[in-house]
Amino acid sequence: MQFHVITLFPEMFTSPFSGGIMARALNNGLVTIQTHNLREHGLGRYRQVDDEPYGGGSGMVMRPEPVAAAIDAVTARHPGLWRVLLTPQGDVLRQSLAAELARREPGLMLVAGRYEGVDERVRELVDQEISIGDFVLSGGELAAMVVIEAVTRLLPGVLGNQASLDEESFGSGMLEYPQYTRPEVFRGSAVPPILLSGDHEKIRRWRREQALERTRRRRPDLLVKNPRG
Ligand code: 9D3
Repeated sequence: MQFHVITLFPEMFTSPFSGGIMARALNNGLVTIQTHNLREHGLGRYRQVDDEPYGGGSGMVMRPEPVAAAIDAVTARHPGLWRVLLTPQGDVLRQSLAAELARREPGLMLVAGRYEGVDERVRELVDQEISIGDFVLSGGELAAMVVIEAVTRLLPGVLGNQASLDEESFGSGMLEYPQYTRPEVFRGSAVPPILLSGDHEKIRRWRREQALERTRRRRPDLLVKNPRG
């Protein structure tokens, strides 16, 4: 799968993908990430990409022409990409949306905005707007990286099979059960004896109960959406 990112800060997109699962997916050719510098499509001597809001107000707004020119340039060289604008007003990213995006071949074009927002007419140039949650970022870059990582994990060959099935189960809406490894006692806190019992049926039921109770306490919204308990 190809990821093409339109951004004013292409240098941000290196280190987050230089280790772990992302680095392996890149090295194995399962994904490619190309950045496209929006500044190259800026207007005039100063390569301007922003301007003051019509009607007044604070902050600057991204002008539509540079964004449109960048989108057109990427589309000309890479037809068929699903075009996504990262904005606080978009569809909120969830595992189910990541799974849909992972099926968009040949890949995604991710447009990261800066300033107080983009000119409203930019929305007409994309297929979908996505937000990563209800908090304020300084631009779309980190959101684009979150999308890239969440989607890459779901591509065939990136994770082992079991891990992929586990992600499916998160998609269906419960928090994880508590996990333990050695030592048996850590600073006075012991591993629940049932996990040392060897009774796998009992362990399975205990884990399910723990996951359900934890979800009820911490994320009841997940159970309302998907009442499996
Ligand atoms: C001054 C009004 N701001 C709303 C609180 C507008 C605003 C515009 C642009 C706030 C943040 C941004 C930059 N954020 C993004 O581009 C962004 C984002 C985010 O801030 N949160 C979650 N997901 C995303 S996706 C893109």
